[in-house]
Amino acid sequence: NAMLQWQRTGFHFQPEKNWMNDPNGPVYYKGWYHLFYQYNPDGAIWGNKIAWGHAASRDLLRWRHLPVAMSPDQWYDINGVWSGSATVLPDGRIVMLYTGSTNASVQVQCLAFPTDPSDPLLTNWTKYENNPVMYPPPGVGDKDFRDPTTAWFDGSDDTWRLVIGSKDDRHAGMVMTYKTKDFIDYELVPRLLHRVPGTGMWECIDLYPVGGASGIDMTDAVAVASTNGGGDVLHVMKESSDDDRHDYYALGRYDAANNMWTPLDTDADVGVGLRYDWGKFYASKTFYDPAKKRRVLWGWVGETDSERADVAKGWASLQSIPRTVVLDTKTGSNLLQWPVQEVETLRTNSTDLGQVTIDHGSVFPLSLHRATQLDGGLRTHFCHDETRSSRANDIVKRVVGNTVPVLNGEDLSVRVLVDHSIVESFAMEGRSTVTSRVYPTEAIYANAGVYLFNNATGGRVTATSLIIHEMDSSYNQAYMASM
Ligand code: DQQ
Repeated sequence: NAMLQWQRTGFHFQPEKNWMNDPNGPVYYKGWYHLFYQYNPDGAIWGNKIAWGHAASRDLLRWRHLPVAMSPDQWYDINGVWSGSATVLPDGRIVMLYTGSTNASVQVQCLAFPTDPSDPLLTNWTKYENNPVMYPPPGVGDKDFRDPTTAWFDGSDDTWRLVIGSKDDRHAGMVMTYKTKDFIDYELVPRLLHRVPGTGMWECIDLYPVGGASGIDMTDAVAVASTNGGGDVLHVMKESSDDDRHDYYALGRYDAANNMWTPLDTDADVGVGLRYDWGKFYASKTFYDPAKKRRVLWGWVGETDSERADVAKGWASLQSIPRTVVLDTKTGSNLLQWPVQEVETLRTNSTDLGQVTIDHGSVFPLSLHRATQLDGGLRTHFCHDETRSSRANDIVKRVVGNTVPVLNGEDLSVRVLVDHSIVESFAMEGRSTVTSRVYPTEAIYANAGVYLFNNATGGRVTATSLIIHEMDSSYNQAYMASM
């Protein structure tokens, strides 16, 4: 349906067509960033034939679409090649672990390798001949055992370790640790790494260190901790809650020797406290980028319109803008997520409106050339009111948001990315984020605008600084041709 094609993004990742969900196996290899993703080659809805779509980029923005990397073609993954993660070995080789849904819909873990390690695009993948390598352990449901993490090396017993999420028979979310020397034989570590009652199935676990301004590789953090106890490094644990479809994280301490992860604040434990994003954002995954020494987060941003509309337009879902993740050293109690710096290379016309004061009940239109793709910063109050985003009636429209710490001496600040049918906002340098899908029926291209308004019943609001950048598209034909 050509009428709906304006909804396709200019700089957020999406496949050329069809359904996408979770980001899978993000990894940097021989100068290229790779993104795999849950993909249905047959249509714009999720199905039981999920494959791994694949794209590669030199800058996390301009993507080259590649052939499907893995299809459900073996008894152990015939009902779906589900989510998984990449591990880079010390010699540079890549090991991919993913969940297969078997011919009996049992969730098992499987191994795959690049067919040609000299190919920087990692086009072809070979599944290990003796897959699967892990079955649900005793006491764990056949359908509650999925999404292996990236593995890290632990020198104390020379094993690689990884974790897998599940739930127990009392609806507690939980994380199991496995050890392996060769990625073929695995040993389940007897005690759980973590468990939180009442939180249900934990999908797509992520576990990674955060500390200073740059990212930290998990293997490096474990090695450092074994000599000095870890110092200021904290470990983030994230789960994607199958109960309410949000990504929850907590900051804590990882004790490798005792296979224990403990939250800093038990009231804000995994699944009950902080979320990465208060809008539409799920099944996310980070990876360590050795080229820029940072940790980068991807999240699946689904549609909030109807399945019928998705089928009509022939595609569904976006990935969030890749976000750099660091510890907020000012509060010490949350992460900071921020669009990767490469996003700034897409800024074209910039408008600096300086200081703007708006009276209560008034609207201030901003004159711009184009309002379909924007990146802007503003110091004022913050909210996503989706109820005003469309006149269509087949859409989930809510008011989504959250409190964000503003410390003494700080002003409230917000950065908002607008890209056709997605609005992604970062409050206070990324202490809190909100992502919404928007489907305006009239405010499209030339009819779209940006307004400041003050809905308060009394009082003026002053934006002390307001800058708007019109954004170029990353899907630039000339660039694609030169790749
Ligand atoms: N999506 C995958 C699963 C995962 C879920 C299947 C999360 O591996 O648990 O498409 O969205």
